[in-house]
Amino acid sequence: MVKAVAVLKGDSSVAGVVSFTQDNESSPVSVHAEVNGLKAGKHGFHVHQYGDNTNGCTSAGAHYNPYGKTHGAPEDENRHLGDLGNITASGSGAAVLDLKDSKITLFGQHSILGRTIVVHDAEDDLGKGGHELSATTGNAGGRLACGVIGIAQ
Ligand SMILES: [Cu+2]
Ligand SMILES: [Zn+2]
Repeated sequence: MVKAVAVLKGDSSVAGVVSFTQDNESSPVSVHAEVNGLKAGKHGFHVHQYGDNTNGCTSAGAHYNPYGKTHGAPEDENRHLGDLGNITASGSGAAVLDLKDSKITLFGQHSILGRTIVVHDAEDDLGKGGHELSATTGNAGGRLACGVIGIAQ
């Protein structure tokens, strides 16, 4: 089993922890996220290409997309590898997410280890919003908090 963790921080008061576990190369990745300090509602949640936070979450680059696809929903065949949809915050600003994803992996050449997970200001329209940014970012707005995905104990 491989376990990974990312500690989310940013310029805002948004903070959180995201953990990832995967039993073996062919099993799905279980993602568990707990984020606080959000405004109520949906917030885009993606793995971005680089594990580089030298200029904050901006330097994490675009959505991780090694297969050259367009932006989509987690359940879409045509999606960026990093497209994990939205995390939904309650009125208290807390969000808890549990999902299993069969596209991301903690093994091999396209592992998400060493890349960055980002929580956005706005809702990811999952590629269907009709905005010029829908096909690249889901028009999810600014980057509230992010963290590099590292190997966990
Ligand atoms: Cu993103
Ligand atoms: Zn995307």
